This record gives sequence, C-alpha cells and structure tokens, in this order.
Amino acid sequence: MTTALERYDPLIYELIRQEEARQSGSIRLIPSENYISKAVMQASGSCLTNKYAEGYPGRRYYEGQQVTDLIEKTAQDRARKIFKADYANVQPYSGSVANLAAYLALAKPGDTIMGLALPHGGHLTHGWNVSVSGKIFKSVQYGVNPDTGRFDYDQIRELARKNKPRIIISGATAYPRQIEFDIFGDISKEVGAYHVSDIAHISGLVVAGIHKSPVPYADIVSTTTHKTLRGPRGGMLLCRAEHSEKVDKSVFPGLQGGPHMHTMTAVAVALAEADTPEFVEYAKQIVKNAKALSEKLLEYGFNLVSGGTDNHLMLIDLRNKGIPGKKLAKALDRARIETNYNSIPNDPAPPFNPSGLRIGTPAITTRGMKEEQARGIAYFINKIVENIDNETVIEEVGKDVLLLCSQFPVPEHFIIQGKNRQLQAD
Ligand code: DSN
Repeated sequence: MTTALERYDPLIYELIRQEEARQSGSIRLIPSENYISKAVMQASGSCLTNKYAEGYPGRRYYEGQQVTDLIEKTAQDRARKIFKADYANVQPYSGSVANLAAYLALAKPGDTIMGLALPHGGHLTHGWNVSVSGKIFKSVQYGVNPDTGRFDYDQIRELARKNKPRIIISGATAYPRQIEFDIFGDISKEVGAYHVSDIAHISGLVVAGIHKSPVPYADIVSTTTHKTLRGPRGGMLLCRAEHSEKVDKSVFPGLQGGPHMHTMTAVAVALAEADTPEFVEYAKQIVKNAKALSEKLLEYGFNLVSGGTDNHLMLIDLRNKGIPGKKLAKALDRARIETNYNSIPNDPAPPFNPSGLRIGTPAITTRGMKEEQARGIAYFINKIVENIDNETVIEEVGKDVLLLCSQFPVPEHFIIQGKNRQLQAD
C-alpha cells in the first residue's frame, strides 16, 4: 500500500527513503547523533504539530489547550523527576536557544560571561565571538591545559577571580573527561557569579547516574534532548526554584513564540524512556564502548586528546598520522563511517581544515553494538588511515561496514519496556 506522502510528493518520499537507507547502511560515530524509538518518532509526527500554545500551562494566549497543558505538565514533571531538579522549562527549540535564554535570565547584555573556548571543546554559544553570545555579552574564554587536555580548575578559578563574570558556564561539546561541576559551583560562588551548566552531550549519562550531575551546583542547567538523552531534536532548561519565573520569561516571550508542541510531546516520551532500567544499561554500555574504541585506537598509535575518555566521545589528534581531520572524515564517509572533523586544543590548523576528528558511541550503542564491535570500528578507522589514498581499500572497508550494519540494524524503531513509567501528569 502506498503512503500519503508517497502519493502526494514522490520526490520527498524517495529522498526520505534514501536517507533511511543511508542511515541504516552506515556507522554513525558523530557523538551528538542517535536514533530515536518508535514511540518518540510517533509522538513527534503527531497532530500536536497543528497546535499553537504560546504561554505556559494554565496561562496561554490561544484557546484549545485542554490537552497541551497536560502534555507540557507531564514533560515538566518527568524532566524534574529524572534530573532531580526544582523546575523544568521544556519549550526551547534547541540547545542554542536554551543557552541564550539561560544567560538572559541571569544577566543583561554587556555583562561578562565566561565559558570554554570553541577550539578547546566549548560550544559556539558559550561566548565564542561569531555567536550572538560572544557579541552581546563581554566574553572571557577558558581553555584546557595544553599538556593534559583537561580542565585546569586552578586556572579557571584565577580567570574568574580576575574577570568577575556574571555567569560561569560549565559544559562542552568535545570534552572527553568527567566535568567537576561541584568545583565550577564553588568557583562561581567565590566570585559571585551565576553557574550555568550545558550538559547537552552528556545528559543521558547524567540521568543514568554514569556522569556526575550539575543540578545541585548550578543555577540553571541547559540541555538538548536528542544526543545521549535520545529524544527528538529540542532543548530544555532545568533550574532552581528561585529562577523559574525568569527562565520562563526568558524563553517565552523573551526569545521564542509558540512552543513546538509535537517536539515537546516527543520529549515527554523520551523522558519516560530515560526513566527505565534499560536506559541505564544503555548509558553504561555507551561508556564501555567508548573505552573499548579508545583503547584500541591507542594500540594503533593514535593520539587522543587527554589520553582517552570517561564519557561517550573522544577527540583524535591526527597530527602524528599526517592526515588532516577533514580528509580523514571524508574518506571514512566514503567507507560508510560518519564522523566529524574537529579542532583540537591549540590547533595549529584552521577550523575548516583542523587536525582532529571527533567520534562517539551513543548511536552504535543504540544499534546494540558492544565492545567487540567498537574495537572492530577502531580497526576500520586505522585501515582507512593506513590507506588514505587507496580507493580500493576504502571501498572494501565500506563493504565490511555494510555487513556489520546488517548484523546490527537500526532498531526500526525499538520499544523501551521499562516499568518505572509515570503515565499521567500529577
Ligand atoms: N552541534 C552539536 C554537536 O555536534 O556537538 C552541538 O550543538
């Protein structure tokens, strides 16, 4: 039977089909990507896409909110529960908007914010100069220690004492080690700063108790919903009770109009899935897979920033292999392995052709791969590096990757069974 989409728009139908085939026949190592469950996909493609709901539950600017209020309250309650937070705002369209909303809830344009520099693993929105966060605020940027590739908390403290920022941001997009949120909290207290923590990458690990949580030590915690947390693409803010009104106003009407209710509905489902024993096992396996992959890469003579990983990702410093990150990422892509080229701390090469490659294990773990397959992927990467200009070998690796993919199909679409489901809004 043909679907409505196939009949109405065969071109787009065909392109979606091609993307499905591409996703299923390649190994996804981009650490910020994942695959969502059938339930999340269904909620995301539901009739909630048809509804405007500007405002918050019980105080909207449009009528017909009998159901949307229940959905938003459910999403908020589930977020508060699994992150153990006082308050949750589940409306941000993305992590970037969530970050900006957090800053504007606590600071005014012109105030100083201090975050991790982009080339050291920070996000654009942590005050990097091309982002609006680096334009409307005075931005002070810290880096990682050049010898260890890790945070030097004494240096961060010194920088904070010197610059007295209004906000200190903890969190990263390419940092492979545990983050000591309690120390960030102490530093913030000492210099009279607010502490905003961006856990977009690690929020699934935090929920599962595999990574320390910033919630007890941060004024506001920001996250995306689609990385290790494995929900639809979106953003979310968690905060102390005292900041809840400011956070709400900052999101709406400060930065956004009507929330994307279909996404929020899917977020609610993903939060229920994250509140299950299966999810905890999944999160543990992400880290086991990352460790297995990183250890095998080290055996092959790869240099990893900080020497390894504590979480879901690693950053390969390719300088000793004499191959730029972009060239390797493109060769890997031809062999059906998706990665992203990335700057390494203090990279001598420019951002468009940097010396690093960022890889991670959330998506392969969702496909059911374990340590053995993670080590096999390290073998593929090494083989491509050793044959970077040999298209025949690249094609052969691509065939082996396809075989591996067929043994671990994209779970079309898996169902989380967990028992701890909170099925209704309180
Ligand atoms: N673009 C995301 C990532 O890949 O890490 C961060 O927003």
